[in-house]
Amino acid sequence: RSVVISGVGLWTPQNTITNEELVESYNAWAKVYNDDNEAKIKTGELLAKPFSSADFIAKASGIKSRYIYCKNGVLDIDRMRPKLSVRADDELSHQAEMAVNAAKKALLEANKTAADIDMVIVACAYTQRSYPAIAIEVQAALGINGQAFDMLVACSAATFALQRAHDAIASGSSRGVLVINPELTSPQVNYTDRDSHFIFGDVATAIVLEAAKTCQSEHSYTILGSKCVTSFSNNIRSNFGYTTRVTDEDPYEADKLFHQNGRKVFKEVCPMAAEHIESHLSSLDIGVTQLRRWWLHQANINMNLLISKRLLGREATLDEAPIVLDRFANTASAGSIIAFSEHHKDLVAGDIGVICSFGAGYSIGSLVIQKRD
Ligand code: CO8
Repeated sequence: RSVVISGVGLWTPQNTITNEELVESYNAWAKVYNDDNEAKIKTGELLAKPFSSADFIAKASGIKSRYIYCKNGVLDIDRMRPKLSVRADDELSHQAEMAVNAAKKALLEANKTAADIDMVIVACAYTQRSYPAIAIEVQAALGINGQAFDMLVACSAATFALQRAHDAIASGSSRGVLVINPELTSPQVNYTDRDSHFIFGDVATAIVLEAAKTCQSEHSYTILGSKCVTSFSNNIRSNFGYTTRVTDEDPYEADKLFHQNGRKVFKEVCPMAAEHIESHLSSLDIGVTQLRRWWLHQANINMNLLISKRLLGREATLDEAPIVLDRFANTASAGSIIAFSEHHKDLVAGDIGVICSFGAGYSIGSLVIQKRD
C-alpha cells in the first residue's frame, strides 16, 4: 500500500529567549562563581568559568533565539533552570499538552479527525515519565482508539517513528497514524555550561500518515522510502535516568544533563549523514541533484551546509535546504519536521525531497518523499 504524509502541525511555546538574554544571565552567573571561588581558582584547584558571547553562538551555530516552554527560572542566576509547575495526576501533563496542541494542527491540515487514527506514537528525546506512556495520555485526550506508545531515539526519534508509522500502514495493520514530537528539552539543558547553554529550544511537531487512497489533503507526500541506522557513540550523552536515585548520585551533576563533544560530533556525523542520504537516494534510483528540498536536522547551520556541499559540490541554498535554527535553535527530533512544516506547500507535484535527522546515538534517519497531485 502506498503511504502518504497528509498533514503536519507545529506548536510553539509563547516565550522566547534570545542569545543576548541567555548570555547576559550566564555571564552574570559565571562572574559570581569566579568571585566566590577566587582563592581556589588562583591555586588551580578549580577552573574559572569562561564567558559566553552572543556573537560566537550565532556564528558557530546559526542560533539567534529559542522558544522556551517555561521561561521562569532559566535566567535567574540563583536557579539556572526552568521552574515547572507540578500538575496533579488528573490534569494533562506538560508534555502531553504540547503534543495535543501540535497533533490538532496536523489533523486539521490532513483533513482528518480522531476517528481516522488508530495509532499514536510520541517520539522525542525525553519523556517526562515512563508510564503510563505520554502517548496513551495524548490518545485519551484526543479520543483516539487503537494503540499508543512512546519511543526515544534522541534527535532521530521523529524519523524513526515515521518509519514505524509507514510500516504499520503499509502492512495494513493501521489506517492512520499520528507521530508527535513534544520536545521539552529545557529541563535537561545545563544553563551553567558555556559550551552548551545556547543549543536547545522547546517545541512540538506532529505528522499524520495514512494510506494514499484515504488521503483528502491539499498538500500530501508519498513516502518513496525510509532508512534508519544507528552506531554507538558517547560523544552526546546524558547519564540521568531512573537509577540515579539508587546510585546516590547528584541529579544536578553536569554528566546527568546533556553534554557533548561538539567538535567530534560535527566531524563524525557530517560524513555519516552525507553518505546516508546518498546511499538512501541511490537505493531508490534518485540522484542527489533531483532533490528539490532537503529538510535537514537542525543542530548547526554549518553542519547542514557541509553535508549539502559534500553531496552537491556546492552549498545548498536556503530555498533548497531551509534553516530554522535562527528562531528555534536545536529542538532535537522536531528540527527537520519544523523545516518541513514551514517549507512544504510551495513544492509542485512530482517534486522530491528528503527529511533527514542525525544526532545522539549516533542515529540517522531519512525519508524520501514526493509531492502528490
Ligand atoms: N561563547 C564564546 N566562546 C565559546 C562558546 C560560547 N558560548 N562556546 C565555545 N566557545 C569557544 C571555545 O572555548 C573555543 O575556544 P578556543 O578556540 O580558544 O579553544 C572556540 O569557541 C571554539 O569552540 P568549539 O570548537 O567548541 O566550537 P565549534 O566551532 O565546534 O562550535 C558547536 C561548537 C556549536 C557546539 C559545534 O561544535 C556543533 O554544533 N557541533 C555539533 C553538535 C551537534 O550536532 N550536536 C548534536 C546534539 S543534539 C542531539 O543529538 C540530541 C540530544 C538529545 C536532546 C538533548 C536535549 C537537552
